[in-house]
Amino acid sequence: MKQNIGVIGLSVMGSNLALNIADNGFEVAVFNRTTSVVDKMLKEHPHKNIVGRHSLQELVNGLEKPRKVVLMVKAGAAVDSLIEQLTPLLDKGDIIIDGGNSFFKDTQRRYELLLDKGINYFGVGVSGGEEGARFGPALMPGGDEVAYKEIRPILEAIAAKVNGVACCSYTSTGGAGHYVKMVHNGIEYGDMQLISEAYKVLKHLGDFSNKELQEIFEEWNKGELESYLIEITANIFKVKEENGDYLVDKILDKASQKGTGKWTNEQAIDLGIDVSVITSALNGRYMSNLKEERVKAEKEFSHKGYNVVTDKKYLAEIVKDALFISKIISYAQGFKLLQAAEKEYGWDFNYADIAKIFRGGCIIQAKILQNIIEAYQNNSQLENLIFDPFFKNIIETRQDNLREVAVLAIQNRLPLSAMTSAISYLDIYTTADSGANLIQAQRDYFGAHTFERTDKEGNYHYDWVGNNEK
Ligand code: NBP
Repeated sequence: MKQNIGVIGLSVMGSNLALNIADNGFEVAVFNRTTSVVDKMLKEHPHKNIVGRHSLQELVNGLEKPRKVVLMVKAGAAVDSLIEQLTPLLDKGDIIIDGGNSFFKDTQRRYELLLDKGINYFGVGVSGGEEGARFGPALMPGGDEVAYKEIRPILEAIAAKVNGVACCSYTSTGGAGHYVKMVHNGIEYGDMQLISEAYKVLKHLGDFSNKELQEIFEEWNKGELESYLIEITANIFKVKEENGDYLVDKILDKASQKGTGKWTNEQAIDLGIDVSVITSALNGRYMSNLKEERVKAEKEFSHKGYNVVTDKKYLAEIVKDALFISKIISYAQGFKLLQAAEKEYGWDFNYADIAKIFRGGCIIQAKILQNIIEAYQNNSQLENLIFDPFFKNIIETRQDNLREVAVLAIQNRLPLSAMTSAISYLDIYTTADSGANLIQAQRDYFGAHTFERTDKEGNYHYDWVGNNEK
């Protein structure tokens, strides 16, 4: 009997994904470079739908046509090496799927390389970690749209479901799937930073205890902020050590990163898109790692301590709005980056479908995604999410609360970089007069770069130096 699909790479993600595929009734062949890992996996997780293979040739020989092979290996050289080994074993029309966290430009390159050989290459963003891989990840496939029908049934079967709908939609060609995954991770950085800023304001300016914080986040998770990250945040505030101390207070305030947030920011710079909330989140992680310098600087710059507000209930209310509006702006920035990428790389995105993918199985799953889906269903050409009537109304009616939180934080020297970036973005985006007329004048003054005028068409130069010397 032939297998429906092969999975190569049986570390955390590959082994769990293979088990998920097998649970859904598909026959799976598995292989790992270190072949003892194959035997170990099958010993620990015997499954009637999984067969182990000890060579790539053996794996390929057992697959039904068109053959489908998933790579779940370390991103980078391992993927290229496997492609090189697999290509001579495959026929035209066969499919290689990279489910790792590959950089989208690598995926684009591999897609084009294999296109010439008649092999279909898919870069599939997989989100949800170990648990997601095992029981339902969010999947972001990119590759040839016609060939997608060959892998669609398997991907949709294994993906997370929300109201019966699979968190998996075809994105576009080449590296599109990995691009969407990269932006997903950038948005995830933004969400996490914003939540930690809300926590800092409540803790220091509201003097909320961990128990109160747990109750607040639990309450927030019942409304418009409902999301996986708010839910786990509430749970974090429950955990105590044996001596009764809260674990969260014992954790060092240094956060690391694996690089996808950095890629998102690099892309935003390359394409000229302001993703300031995500940038602040990345910088927040970099700055968090300067622990020793921060401790020294706090002493040197005589931090006077925080002024606790008296109306705690009111503070919690405005922080909730500050968090929600900042989150809207962060998602608006992420989707603007996707729009720019669509244009730059010749993709064809369906933004409502992309928001649907994020609804389940991944870290950024949140109630707000339903509003984003509706926004793009109502207007697929939306220039910016904040123009959607639902989001516009929230921003119009509640932005003063974000401003109040920002002012309080600044007055108290409490860092609030992502939230203040959100309000600055809103202010820049919603002003017709940017002040860049002066920059144009300066550029023309020192470099004769010319300027455009408000009262007539064309490019102009003024002899600033000559006329000033007169
Ligand atoms: P790792 O990223 O730790 O990679 C380990 C696997 O890669 C092993 O199977 C290893 O085989 C194989 N491998 C390496 Br390393 N070099 C190889 C080569 N030259 N040829 C063939 N195989 C090679 O595994 P993971 O944590 O399961 O993640 C797999 C992919 O999924 C990665 O791209 C990761 O970024 C992505 N991802 C991970 C998560 C997560 O939560 N962990 C979430 C989403 C996506 P060996 O056993 O012989 O060394």
